[in-house]
Amino acid sequence: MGSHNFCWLDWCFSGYDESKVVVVPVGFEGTVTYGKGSGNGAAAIIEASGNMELYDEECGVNPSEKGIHTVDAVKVSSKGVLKVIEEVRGVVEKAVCDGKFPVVLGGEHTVCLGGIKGMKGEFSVLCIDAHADLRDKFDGSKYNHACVMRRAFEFCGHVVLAGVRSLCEEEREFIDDEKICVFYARDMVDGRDWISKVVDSLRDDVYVSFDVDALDPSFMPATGTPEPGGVSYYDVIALLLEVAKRRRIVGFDVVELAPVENLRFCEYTAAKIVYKLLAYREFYGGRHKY
Ligand SMILES: [Mn+2]
Repeated sequence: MGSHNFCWLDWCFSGYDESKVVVVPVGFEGTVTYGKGSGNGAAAIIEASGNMELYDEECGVNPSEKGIHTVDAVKVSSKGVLKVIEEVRGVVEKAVCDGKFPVVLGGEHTVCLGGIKGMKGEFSVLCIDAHADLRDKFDGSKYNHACVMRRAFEFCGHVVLAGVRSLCEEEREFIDDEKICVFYARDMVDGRDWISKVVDSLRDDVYVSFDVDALDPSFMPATGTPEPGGVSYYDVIALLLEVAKRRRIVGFDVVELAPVENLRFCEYTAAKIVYKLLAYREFYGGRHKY
């Protein structure tokens, strides 16, 4: 991890006390089963974030002026996945108690469970992902990245999936048995009628987990399991905008970015999506702004 914070802000816009947003970098990849490299994702997103315009041209706001604090990267060397989740949970829970908006940067998808477990009260998890991640166990572990939404469902009782185009029979049965709302990528690639339906299905408070492999590999080749047939950048931000307008977004994570040398647009895209969410939350969030 370099010495930069998210957006490379001066100290006056990035101190913990003054900041409305807390970014939690987690360079963890322990259970990855295919392409590797997500352990470098958080650092790459932070490096890329310093190159964005901080004025959002669409909303006419500059979210960085509300303060964005980046905590020291959660140390992950030689720690098991449960310890990492627990550590992330602690940081996120404190941020929420202090009235701040937490953004977790992975790392593999399992780190999102730290963010989710740091939430309070009743909420939905909206998982934007190519994969259902609803297996009970994978590779002998209940905390494999292929099981994260199963664990999230056990924790909060309401998970909505969007962008899915890969799952197994066990997951299909679980979706049917538990009546989980799943929006398949094949129904999302023509037009955006699906967006209002996704938002309709959510509770008032929403934690958004964004696995970058939801994007089509042509937009996002830098990920461990690039599934063909994904959504576009504009699909993702249009969905985030509608969620920000009609619900209260209580937490956010971006996971599974596995940087590829000289493909800087991938980490830049991930950084931009984080910042778009902050702009939408600020501009459309009404009384839920911060
Ligand atoms: Mn995935």
